[in-house]
Amino acid sequence: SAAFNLKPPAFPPKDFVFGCATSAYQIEGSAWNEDGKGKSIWDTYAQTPGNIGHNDTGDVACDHYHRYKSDVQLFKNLGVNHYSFTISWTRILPNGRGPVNKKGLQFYKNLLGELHAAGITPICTLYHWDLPQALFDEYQGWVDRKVVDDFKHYATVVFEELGGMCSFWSTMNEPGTFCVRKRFGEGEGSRLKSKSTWDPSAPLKCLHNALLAHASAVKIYRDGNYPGRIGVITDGQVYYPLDPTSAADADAAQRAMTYYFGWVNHPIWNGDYPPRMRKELGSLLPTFTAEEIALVKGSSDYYAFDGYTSGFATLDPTCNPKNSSSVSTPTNYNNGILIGSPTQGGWNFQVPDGFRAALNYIHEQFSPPVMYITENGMAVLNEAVLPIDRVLDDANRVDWYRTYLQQLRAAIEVDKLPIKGFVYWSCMDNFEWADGYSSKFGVTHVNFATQQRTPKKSATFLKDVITKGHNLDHWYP
Ligand code: PNW
Repeated sequence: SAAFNLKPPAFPPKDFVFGCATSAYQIEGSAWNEDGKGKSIWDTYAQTPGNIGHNDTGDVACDHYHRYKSDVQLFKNLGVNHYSFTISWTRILPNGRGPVNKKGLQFYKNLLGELHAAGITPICTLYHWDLPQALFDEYQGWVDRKVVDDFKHYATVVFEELGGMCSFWSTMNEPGTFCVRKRFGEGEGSRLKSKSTWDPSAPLKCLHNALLAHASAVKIYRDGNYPGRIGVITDGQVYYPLDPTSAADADAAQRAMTYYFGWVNHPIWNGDYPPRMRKELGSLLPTFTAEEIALVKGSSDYYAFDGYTSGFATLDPTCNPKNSSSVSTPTNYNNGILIGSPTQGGWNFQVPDGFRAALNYIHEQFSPPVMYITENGMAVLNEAVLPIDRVLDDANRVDWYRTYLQQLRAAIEVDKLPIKGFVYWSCMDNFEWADGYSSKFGVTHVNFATQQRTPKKSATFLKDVITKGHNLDHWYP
């Protein structure tokens, strides 16, 4: 009867890319010496006592290097049709360049073979912050233009060896973040050695070289006629004026978004850096030649967005863009009102409507033909002290994903954005950079003492959405 006229599940649309993500250093373990692997800057950084809480390291992490077969079965049980992972440069080229380490390559061939057998499509990223230590020792990494040639060589080797097994590539994860943002900067070349002698142009040089390295790798891939698509994964946050009635705050919000999204993406989609950055930063901002502008422009087949949270922006009269280490207008998440529901992962407020706004901002600014969300997620702290049933009953993470997917659905159905996929962070708990193992983003719990994996309630929710479809209104496990 009419009373039981149930609506069909409305989400996701047909052929939607639905996946989960990890990164090499955060899950693989076998840190720096197994099967010929060389050391990355993250091995060095985390192995140096005092840098990470509890002196946590990625030496073992999820031991994924040894457990990839059962992990692929785990991912299959999560219901995902895609899996996004990253390749460790120092497994392939232990010293950053020079002879190829066959065993390191074989690991990724085995992993890709296992994914194909499980019917999971791989999304493969060349670089997620684990720069070869040898290149850092030689020239401080991304701040030096030499990195472009080394990255080209690395990309050439990987495409030749793995290009036939993966057809969805990204050159790097969040170049803006590994070049500048404080939380992650510890692991990045421009900061590691010389915290006391901070050079404000370092992040700008780093990103400049990262853009050239990315675009050069894309050219190699396209010239090689590999049958796939390639681009770059970038993050961003929408900023709202702290005082909604203030024109200065409105401008500060626009400025902050230009410095976050536009700095990286304007060169890729529109050519060159945003005019506002050029004007404000002057000679501090590196310049592209005409050929380099042409190389970088159009160097992504899709826009891949890592979207987590949003913030407030206000005009800070003391902020001099030329010596701001964040090259961004200061933001204030909490000036009497919160931008969204707080989560235990301090910076990561739950702002689902800001997520939709970010997707619209991206489309307005850059008009990409296809968009993907390549990371989104929520952390819980100190799970170790909670009883396991409490950890697995992660109702707030279910709410996070349900509300973000509602907004994603509105962005597709109402705003008509060309969004073709959503990849969540993360498939399983892992090494959360500066936070070590105190912060957990996984929908699968990992007991780091036993390596036992147990899906949380959020894994079941996402699996229901992916495999059965869902209206996202309410979800009862
Ligand atoms: C991601 N923000 O980056 C990284 O790619 C992952 O490696 C990491 O584990 C994950 O964050 C969780 O921290 C970010 O908008 C992207 O503030 C965006 C933001 C922060 C981190």
